[in-house]
Amino acid sequence: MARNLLLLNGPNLNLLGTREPATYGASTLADVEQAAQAQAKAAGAQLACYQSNHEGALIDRIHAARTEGVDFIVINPGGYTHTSIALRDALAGVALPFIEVHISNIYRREEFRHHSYLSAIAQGTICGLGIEGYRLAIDFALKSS
Ligand code: CA2
Repeated sequence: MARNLLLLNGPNLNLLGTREPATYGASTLADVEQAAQAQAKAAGAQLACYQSNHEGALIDRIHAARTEGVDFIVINPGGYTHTSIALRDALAGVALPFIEVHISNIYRREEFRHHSYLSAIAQGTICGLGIEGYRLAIDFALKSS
C-alpha cells in the first residue's frame, strides 16, 4: 500500500476554477488538493501537493520525491503532456509508479492534445472525468503496493 504520495500539477492548473469552467469545471486547485489530502489522511497515508508553471521546477520536484521516499506520484502534467521529453525522462529516471490524470478528455479536443509523452511509461492514465480523475488515481495509488 502506498503510504507517501505526491500530487503534481503542471502549468496553468493554478487557474482551475477561475476560467474555462466548461472544460475544467468550477473547483479550484486548492479544492482538489484539500480533497486529496483528506483522502490520503483517511487511509493513514501522507500526500504532498505541488504545482508549478515551470518545467524545470516540476523536474526538480520529481527528483526530490525519490530521496523523500515518495512511493507513488499522481500527475496532471498540463500542456507539458504534449511537449516534454524532459518530464518523461525525469519520471523514468526516478522509476516511481505514476498515474497521469487529465481533467478534460484530451482525445475529444485538438489533435495536438492526442499524444502524450508520458502515457507509455505511466502505470495508467485517467482523462475526461473531471476532477474525479484525481480521486480515482489517489484511490488506486493508496491500494497499490
Ligand atoms: O485536461 C487536462 O487536465 C489538461 O492536462 C489541462 C491542460 C491541457 O494543456 C491538457 O491538454 C489537458 C491545460 C491546463 C490549463 O488549466 C486551466 C484551468 C482553468 C482555466 C484555464 C486553464
